[in-house]
Amino acid sequence: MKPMVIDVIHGPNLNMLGRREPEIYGTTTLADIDRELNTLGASLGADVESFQSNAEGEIVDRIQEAYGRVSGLIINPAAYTHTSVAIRDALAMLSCPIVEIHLSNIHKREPFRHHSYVSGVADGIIAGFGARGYTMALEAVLEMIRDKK
Ligand code: CA2
Repeated sequence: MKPMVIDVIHGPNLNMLGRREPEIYGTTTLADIDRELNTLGASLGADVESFQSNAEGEIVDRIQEAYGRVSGLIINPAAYTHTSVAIRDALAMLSCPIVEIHLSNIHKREPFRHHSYVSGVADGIIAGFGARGYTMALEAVLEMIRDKK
């Protein structure tokens, strides 16, 4: 049997996590997050694949490649959350569960961060729990997959 694949997509500047602005985004690095997701995924029977890009088109390509291949998708679109109709349109083509995640509570921040183009096509949203939100997102997406069956 093929293992269940969960894709995790990290948007622009998240490669800088743990290295700049720790007061907002914490001290955990992206490599730490990906490692923890891998370990948790393995213990729950899922292969977690992570991808980070600073380029909108590359994120759209990655979402298109997820079509029919992955069982669930977790995405922190970072700044593209608030600007990208292209990422929203790509996500809308998927039929698997999608969880949108933000390290910070975007609703407690500047007004321009309050609107997300992605939320309308996500099955769930996690925000404001820092790096811990990623493990919450993985558990949530796996539950959604299990409940759909
Ligand atoms: O809270 C989140 O996870 C965000 O998606 C992060 C984005 C921001 O534009 C969203 O409004 C909310 C920014 C990611 C930038 O990441 C950095 C990490 C370390 C240092 C500087 C930026």
